[in-house]
Amino acid sequence: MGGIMEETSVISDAQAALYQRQGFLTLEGICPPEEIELIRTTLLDLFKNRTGYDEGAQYDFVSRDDPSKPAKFPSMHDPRHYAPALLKTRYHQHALALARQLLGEDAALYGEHALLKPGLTGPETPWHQDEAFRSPDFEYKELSIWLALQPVTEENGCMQFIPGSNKYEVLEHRSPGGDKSLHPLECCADFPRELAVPAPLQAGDATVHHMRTLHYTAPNTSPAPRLAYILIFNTPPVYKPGRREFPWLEGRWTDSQTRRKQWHKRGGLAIEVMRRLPSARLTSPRWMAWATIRAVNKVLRGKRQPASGGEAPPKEVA
Ligand SMILES: O=C(O)CCC(=O)C(=O)O
Repeated sequence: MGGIMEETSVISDAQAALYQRQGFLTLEGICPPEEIELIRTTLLDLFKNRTGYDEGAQYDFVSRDDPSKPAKFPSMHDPRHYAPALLKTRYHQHALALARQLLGEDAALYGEHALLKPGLTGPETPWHQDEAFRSPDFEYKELSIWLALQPVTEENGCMQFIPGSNKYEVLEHRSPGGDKSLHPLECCADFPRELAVPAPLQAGDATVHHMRTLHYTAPNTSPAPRLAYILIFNTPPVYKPGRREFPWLEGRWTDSQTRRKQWHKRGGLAIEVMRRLPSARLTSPRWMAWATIRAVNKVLRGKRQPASGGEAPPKEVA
């Protein structure tokens, strides 16, 4: 795949057409070399200090949270809230330009996710479609940009994709082992796993994938940890209730959601609103409509917790 083009057109028309066809793309050098170490050390420090744990921003991606033990698969959403310098990187600029090229001018950052897969013990991330984590009551345009912060191969858990699965409906998913307190979802429908395409990358390269593209990462059998920084972009989701059901979301409730809820009650809600306000698109009717429906759904959902099915932060959820 070709390198990153400057500013407005981040990828060529041929690359964009390939993305639309196969549902993913590999991008060389989307992160400038001088920023790789900065992003890497910023995220590793956040993990080391368990920053945001009490707010539900850090959690174990594959097990129940136990603060007395190291997480089996440390995971963090929205690290920019704790390290705002991340937002100032050229990587963020390039990623936004790419998202706008592929999704349209009203695309904006929906969330971030950092995943640290430990060396030798880091488990797989099961096959899934990101849309399976979202509320079934909306129509979406969403993509994720997965940045490698060291070289990645199948051995340490590079992304693997099923080409063309972006054209599938959302397939059936379930919680691993039926445990609805865990973060991952796994796709339990039939799909051609033998078509999986691994996407090895150098540090600073990324993959971009559509929210319906089936993807997976293998256990990390290498001795070193594998760190990825994922940016998720969307356009305002359109409310279309009653079209479909995602029963696998019913009754999902993670330890980090409990911590987040407790933090909100201790005054964290106001902090969260203040954090999100600068990026809220208050002048766009489409974004305002989405924010209002989301807020109403959240209140209704809060009344009947623990349950799920609504919008939640990326991979909090996930
Ligand atoms: O890095 C991983 O292990 C999984 C990432 C993922 O599922 C995603 O970016 O949507």
